[in-house]
Amino acid sequence: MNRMEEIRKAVETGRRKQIAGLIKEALEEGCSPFDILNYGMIETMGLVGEKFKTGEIYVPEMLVAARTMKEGVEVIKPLLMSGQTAAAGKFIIGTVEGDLHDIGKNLVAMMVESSGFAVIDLGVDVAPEKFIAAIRENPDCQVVGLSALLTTTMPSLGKILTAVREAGLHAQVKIIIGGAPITQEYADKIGADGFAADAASAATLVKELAS
Ligand code: B12
Repeated sequence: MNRMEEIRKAVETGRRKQIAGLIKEALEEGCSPFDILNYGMIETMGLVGEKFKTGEIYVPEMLVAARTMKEGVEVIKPLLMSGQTAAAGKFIIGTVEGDLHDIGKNLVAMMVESSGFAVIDLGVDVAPEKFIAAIRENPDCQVVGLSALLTTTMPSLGKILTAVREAGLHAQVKIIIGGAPITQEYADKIGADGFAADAASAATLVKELAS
């Protein structure tokens, strides 16, 4: 098995203690950190999701896979971040109420930060009022990102947009949305200002909307 396949296997089976070493070896052997992230880890999490859906694995297995990926991301994080420090603007991000998924949100936060933005991460399970308070406290924030991974938490996206409009804050900030079940069509339907399918596109979108 080559190193990349070993990384995939380690994520899939939640071999947390092995992941850092495997990634370091893959890097030494010349693998790109972006391939390790996209093919080695993100794609594998999709596979893990499929196995959960078909009942082949359960929540604990999904959790150890997620923890393994998180540790893997820590290893390549310095290589993915460009180290740009110029203040391009401010970005607030959070996972919506009822939703605890944060790997994708964290990657978006990392890529946006890497493109020069100050990032305020509100964490997971964030109520609409908390987003409103954060926008009020940060009048220099141009873009807010909402992450939702569950079909049951998708309606929270629309609720937050409504709350932002009703608070008279939509003229001040653009709201973008993302997460595995989200589409451009859904973003249009609820009147979000943007959608991106992955962290790199999210960073480009934030830059566009902030300028
Ligand atoms: C890992 C995982 C978990 C972990 C989460 C750990 C963590 N700290 O995040 C744990 C075990 C806790 C978990 C729990 C649950 N999960 Co879960 N989980 C997953 C899994 C396997 C991977 C998610 C992931 O991290 N992917 C990798 C990242 C990098 O991808 P991503 O999140 O999509 O993010 C990318 C883009 O979407 C985008 N993006 C993300 N956010 C944002 C935000 C903005 C603004 C933008 C622009 C872009 C953007 O950029 C990111 C980077 O490229 C998915 C399967 C899947 N295919 O998504 C299921 C999945 C999401 N889970 C699912 C379910 C059902 C659950 C549970 C309800 C299970 C249960 N019975 O308890 C609970 C719900 C808990 C809760 N209240 O949130 C279902 C959802 C089904 C549905 N229709 O809603 C899925 C799809 C699995 C499946 N196929 O059935 N889960």
